[in-house]
Amino acid sequence: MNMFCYQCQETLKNEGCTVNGICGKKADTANLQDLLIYVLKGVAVYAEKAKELGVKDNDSAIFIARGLFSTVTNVNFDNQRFEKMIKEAFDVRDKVKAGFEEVYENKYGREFNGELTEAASWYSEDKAEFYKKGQEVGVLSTKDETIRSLRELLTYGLKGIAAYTDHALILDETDEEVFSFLQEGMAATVDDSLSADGLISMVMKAGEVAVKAMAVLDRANTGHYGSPEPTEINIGVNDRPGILISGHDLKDMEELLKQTEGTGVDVYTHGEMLPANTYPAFKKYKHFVGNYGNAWWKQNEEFEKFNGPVLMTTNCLVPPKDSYKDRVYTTGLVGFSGVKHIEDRKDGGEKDFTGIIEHAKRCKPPFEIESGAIPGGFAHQAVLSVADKVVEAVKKGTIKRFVVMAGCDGRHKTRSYYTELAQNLPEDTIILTAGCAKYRYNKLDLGDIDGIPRLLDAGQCNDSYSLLVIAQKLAEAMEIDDINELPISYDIAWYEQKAVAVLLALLYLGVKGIRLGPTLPAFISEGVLKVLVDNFDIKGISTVKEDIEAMLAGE
Ligand code: SF4
Ligand code: SF3
Repeated sequence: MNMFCYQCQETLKNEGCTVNGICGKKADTANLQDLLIYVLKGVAVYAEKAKELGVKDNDSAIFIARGLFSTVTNVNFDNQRFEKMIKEAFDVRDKVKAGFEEVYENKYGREFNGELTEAASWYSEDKAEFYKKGQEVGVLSTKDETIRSLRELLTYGLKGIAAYTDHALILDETDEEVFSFLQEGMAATVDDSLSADGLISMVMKAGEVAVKAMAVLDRANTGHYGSPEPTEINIGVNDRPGILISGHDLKDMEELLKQTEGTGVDVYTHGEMLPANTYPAFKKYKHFVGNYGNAWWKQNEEFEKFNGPVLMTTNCLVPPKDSYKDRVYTTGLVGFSGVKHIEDRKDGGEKDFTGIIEHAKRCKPPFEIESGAIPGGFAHQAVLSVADKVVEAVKKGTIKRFVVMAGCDGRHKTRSYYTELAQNLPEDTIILTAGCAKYRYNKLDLGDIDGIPRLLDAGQCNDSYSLLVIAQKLAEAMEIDDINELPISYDIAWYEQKAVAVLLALLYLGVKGIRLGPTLPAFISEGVLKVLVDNFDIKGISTVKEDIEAMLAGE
């Protein structure tokens, strides 16, 4: 075995990828990612020591966030970028260490000589050593199965929090509590004195911080671009060349729209960028045509047909086929060897999208794969503006139940469950969604209940916070104290680590009886699953029929 990764839902045999990733991640890249995570833990250990002496270090938290986000499934496959980031991590660790040692010496009048975990000191200049060390310090280096499971659950929750934090940071919104927890949580994963109970507490705290991180991002997005508005999103095409933008980064969306205006090049969204079509700040652009295609895993086929260049701002990138690889551009933390990368902003300026715009001008217009429109824009503000109507419909019994079907989409055939579930839910139920999971049912005509659409799409997975706000406000409006008394069932589809953060957020809020599919995470050991079942009644999915019956019965 030369790698081990089981962080996503498509891991091999629901056990672990050991030779190559199903996602296309090669073993050497996995090794570098493991080493980067390891050194980041070392950074966190020193950041925690410094905190004990009253010294806060937000820069290292930001670096940890970016490093973690880079290792989220389908973000970065580029070894050179990881090698560079590992070297930077050594520098960041040195800086935090020096800061801590100086304060220590001033306070105690002697050098710090305490023993710290190896992650705080391991160093090499030899790149070949990076790959070797990565194999030693990965997931399986924790021998106890329960501890390993909890450490990884915490790490993946932190990766999700890191992604939200980085998105918010790009829009200048930050939160010190979240920064601090990125350090605390990472340090906890290499703390051998921490028992299973201690780690469970940290996992629950990750849920609390995930709620916070999502709230910060919501503030950042709506503060900059306005609250999403209910919108019929065009899924057809125009006859001019276009740029397809995917991923989750709204600042990239903003700058691309600005820079393409008046150039004769249209802009389309793909995958998780779909909700950009519902923001007032973006809707105003006439050359912003609509959405093209479906969820991330269809990109091989759809990018080929698009004909124009594609900009990947975050996950999910699928290793590009040669037929269109020269049309793919990455930016931000996304990377793939041999694919053009658009550099970060400098000194408060904008990214320079000239190259991709010029490229688009040389391309044919997109091939039309579908036409019509799909609804979007039901984030918390839009839903709460009709809260009275919703509460009245619930009281009258015209709405019997809400089913939260948020999360991710993926390749597994078993995900047809979600399409069938949406088709078979009774007409007095409403689906609340966010994330690319929606592509399994957002092109069905599900109708409405007294003018309230039966599919309310709150936006990206990054907007899952909206669903929490909607649930909390409904509880208030209906004067219900316990969120579990609401007529809401949770049938969550997961794939990558942001979904893990959302799951932990729901657990922290006390939501019980969540269904998680299409498979339960491989990184949840039997012992940890028992804790989750005993305390939160978490379950896997069953058949569509059984699950609908159970959900309607409030189970
Ligand atoms: Fe395998 Fe998923 Fe890890 Fe990729 S991210 S290597 S598919 S477990
Ligand atoms: Fe999708 Fe990757 Fe998770 Fe943002 S784009 S939800 S999988």
